[in-house]
Amino acid sequence: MSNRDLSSKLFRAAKEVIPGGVNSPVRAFKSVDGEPFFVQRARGSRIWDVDGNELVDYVGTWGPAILGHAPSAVIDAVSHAAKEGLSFGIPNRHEVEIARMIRDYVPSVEKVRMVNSGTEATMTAIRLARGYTGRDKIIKFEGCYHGHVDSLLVAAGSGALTLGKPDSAGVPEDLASLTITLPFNRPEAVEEVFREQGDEIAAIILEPYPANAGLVFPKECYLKFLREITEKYGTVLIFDEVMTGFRLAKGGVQELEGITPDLTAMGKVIGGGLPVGAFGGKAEIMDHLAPDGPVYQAGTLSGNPLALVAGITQLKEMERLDGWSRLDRIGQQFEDGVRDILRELGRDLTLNRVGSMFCLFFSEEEITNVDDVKKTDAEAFRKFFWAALDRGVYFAPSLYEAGFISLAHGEQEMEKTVEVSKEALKIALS
Ligand code: KE4
Repeated sequence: MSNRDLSSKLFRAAKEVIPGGVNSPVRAFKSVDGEPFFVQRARGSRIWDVDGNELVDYVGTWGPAILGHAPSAVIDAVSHAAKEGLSFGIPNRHEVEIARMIRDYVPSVEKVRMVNSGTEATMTAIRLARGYTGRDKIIKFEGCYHGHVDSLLVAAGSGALTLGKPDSAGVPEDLASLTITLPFNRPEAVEEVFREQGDEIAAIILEPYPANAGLVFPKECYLKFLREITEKYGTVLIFDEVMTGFRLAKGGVQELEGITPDLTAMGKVIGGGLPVGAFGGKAEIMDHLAPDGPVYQAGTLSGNPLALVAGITQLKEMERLDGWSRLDRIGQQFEDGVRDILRELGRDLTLNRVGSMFCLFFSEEEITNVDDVKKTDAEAFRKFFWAALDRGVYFAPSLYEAGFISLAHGEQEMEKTVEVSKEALKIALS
């Protein structure tokens, strides 16, 4: 059992002045019935907590740390940019550079607007779709999480699901009633809604590979089906690639699947660890945004020079290091290692992985949507999480979250992960 005395002391102090002691609920470790550790520093694949425990990190600040933590190139670039100014509220050259990079990387993007979080990106994409179509209703899918947007905190995943509150208090019923929530991977459910009210649907928003209720995948042709039915009814198709974008491929899932949405929400990797979100898509739709169009959106820190320089540098490093194909290889090595352990233990647990994102479920069933995830063994997951943490490997503190591998996860990390995971699985499954 690791010593986490100073973390406990800090957590007690935090709870006196911060709701729940955290600035984002999933960090409270409630779903694993424990207290969070407090981080001291992070570098590469490692994090060190305030009690000096060193951990191999598979959360990677929930996705941004694709190169590993605090990559030198990003640190140097941000340090240099800081000397020119921390924030301007005035157009700056970095905004043009990152917009061009995003346009060139992401198939759906002709124009893009930078914001400060994934939530802002999805919130504005929804508003833009409503303003562009003149319609009010939207469709989202159970278990998908799109940030803490009023219209989207309905049957939401991630922290909302973790805390057992997929429908947040404080969202007016009149507003929530405009959000139609459907089961993922069930085309017939979507067809029924469109038959009845297709001309009232402004947008469908989804994570093309949902990763906020574990990690699940669309069934064959499901994304193509959604693309076709939205085209038929003039509904805006929004891919929320805040998590998958710039990670699973340069152009995200829409590149892998060859399905081009009308709008894409982005974030995480393009901020290099600093606060950045973005949404982009067809110029015809994006041009409805202020100042030229009637849909308002704004942000004091949008296009912040330090955040954009961090994102630009991280993307350029991914290019220089041939990062996307290397991540696929490291991810395959991770999967092979885990499957070897499961074979040795004689337990055929379900491991869903794509590229550098993964989720191990304590179930031997196929996991295709959030209802399947809810049936997995939460107690076994909890025991696995703590056993791994006490042995120096930090997996996401919720069975509804995905894991993230970075370019900094090398042979040493893989060996340690296999050794620790074997021990942790024996404890979890005993
Ligand atoms: P942020 O507002 O947290 O930057 O992004 C919201 C968001 C939007 N869309 C997707 C697909 C997302 O995964 C997220 C946020 N992801 C969670 C992790 N599952 C952030 C962690 C947290 O809430 O602390």
